Amino acid sequence: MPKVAVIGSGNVGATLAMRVLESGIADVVMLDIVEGVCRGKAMDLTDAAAVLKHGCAITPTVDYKEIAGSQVVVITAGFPRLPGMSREELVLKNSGIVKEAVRNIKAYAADSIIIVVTNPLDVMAHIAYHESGFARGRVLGMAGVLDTARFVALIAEELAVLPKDIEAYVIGSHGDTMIPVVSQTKVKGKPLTEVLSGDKIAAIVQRTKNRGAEIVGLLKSGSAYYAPSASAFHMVKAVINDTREVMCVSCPLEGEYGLRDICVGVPARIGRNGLEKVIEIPLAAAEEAGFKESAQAIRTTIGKI
Ligand code: A3D
Repeated sequence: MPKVAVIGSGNVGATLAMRVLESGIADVVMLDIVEGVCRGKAMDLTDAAAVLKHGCAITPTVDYKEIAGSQVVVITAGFPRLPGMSREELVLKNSGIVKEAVRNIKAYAADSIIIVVTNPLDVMAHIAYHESGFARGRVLGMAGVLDTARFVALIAEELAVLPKDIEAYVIGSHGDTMIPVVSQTKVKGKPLTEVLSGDKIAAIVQRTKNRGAEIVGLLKSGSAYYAPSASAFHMVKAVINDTREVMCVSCPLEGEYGLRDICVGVPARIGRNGLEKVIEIPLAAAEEAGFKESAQAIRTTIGKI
């Protein structure tokens, strides 16, 4: 049975663990510094396995040695931004956690593919890539799958069609500067611009960018985790099952889209080796300019640390 390690047993980590187990594709090791909560959630998931009979096992731990032999390690450990905390403070706090995780992945699961979920996503993916020294295909950030799903969900709702009938990409940074690529979005094979007015499209683009904040506003405490865990699971499955599907991920660019030495969201083929290929899609002039701006915003944050 393949093995997936999930670092952090919070909302995203534990829900991801549940999705992996219930899909039957791998056993899970779930690690957290808060031992009791991690053990409690693992116990609950073990009891659920006795109902669902999927045959996959979960091991809770505080010891990184247990991640040995994992094909994929997903880093979800981290803090959200608390009231009064600056973005830079959050970056410093979470980069310490991500670096610690990556040092341990190098020590105990040196052949794994790393998927980063911790925010701010593209900066954390960049830090994980540099700290690991891994080949570029082996460090990925999860954001584009989620942002694309949000864009698709809103279009599907507006047009009363199924998400499977929509082809879309959201690229750039996971944040205010993300770019839903309207010029390449199709609904049942037709360009989005032919089936929705410019105003409606603009409203959907804006709502896609605000979706995370909209959910936080409703939840009052904590942030979204069903779609984030589903998105991370989609990437895990692509690696474990070598699906070679194209999805938007944050990965280090080596000249694609005219950029180097930066992790930013782009469409890519994901398989057994992690990143198999970055896919360069045509962009309208404004989208290309927005993408460069988005990459620059990531560089600026990296520069500050
Ligand atoms: P939460 O439910 O607070 O879980 C975080 C977990 O990390 C907690 O269980 C902590 O105990 C644990 N943790 C903290 N420090 C360490 C450490 N050093 N080693 C191991 N575990 C540790 O948060 P969450 O699950 O909702 O979100 C986790 C992270 O993912 C946050 O940084 C979120 O901002 C981020 N996130 C990103 C996306 C993207 O789309 C990129 C979506 C949702 C959440």
